[in-house]
Amino acid sequence: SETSSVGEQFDHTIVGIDPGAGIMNLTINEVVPEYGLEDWNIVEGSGAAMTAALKRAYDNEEPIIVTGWSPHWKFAAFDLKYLDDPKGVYGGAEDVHTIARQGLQEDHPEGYQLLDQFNWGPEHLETVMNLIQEGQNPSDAAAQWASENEELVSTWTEGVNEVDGEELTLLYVAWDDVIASSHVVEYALESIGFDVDLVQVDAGPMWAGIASGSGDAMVGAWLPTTHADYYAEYEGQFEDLGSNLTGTKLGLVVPAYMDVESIEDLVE
Ligand code: PBE
Repeated sequence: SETSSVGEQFDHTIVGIDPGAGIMNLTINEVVPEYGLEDWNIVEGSGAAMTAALKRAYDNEEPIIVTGWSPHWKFAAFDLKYLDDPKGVYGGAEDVHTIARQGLQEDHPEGYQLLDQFNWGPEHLETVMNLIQEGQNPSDAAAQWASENEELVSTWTEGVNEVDGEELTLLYVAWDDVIASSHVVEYALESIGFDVDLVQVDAGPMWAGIASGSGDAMVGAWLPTTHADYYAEYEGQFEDLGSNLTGTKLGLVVPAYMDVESIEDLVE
């Protein structure tokens, strides 16, 4: 109602995702203390549970705040806005990096080279995410996108020799953007003869798995802010192949119909 505070309208609840995601660590460890949101609940769940809650609220024009990020299909599906972050806790635009285990170049030089050459833009990633969101399974969406973007894909395989069934393990977390990018890279690696095992894990085990060498590579490292803690924890135990995409964003996201503009408004 009009008399309830901003916090009451939202039931002092922010719908989060999986514990261990960088955006959850940032929200709980930095956003809450910096903005004085100690009486708010940051609900743990998953990317899929977050988008389901968002859809449910949106369809009923009810209040909701989620931990959100771009690129992501939710901005095409719903009219949403980021809350201003005047303290800059969520950082600025970031890059997504490809991270390989130590020794990958020696063991699988062709796979290493392709992973190193993998690079695309947010609009490409969004197209794949939208195909998956519309109901295609991720492998089919990746194959369809690749067939429609042969020129770009050929820049990743350029100069890379074919192999005969070498096995590679890619680790990924079930975040919609990383599901899409990991399946596209799997498709490209398989197109030159790799046998790719895509293994879904949580964020901590993804970094730990590359550091220990149980996984060969991952393409969903958000840097320098979102995965800063993991990067520092395992530095020296992985090889950073640099950015595969630039221009991401993180923050608290609400439907455009909500009359709130800044994280600072939440304490009212
Ligand atoms: N995300 C998507 C991840 C990185 C990619 C923003 C949900 C995270 O918070 O760690």
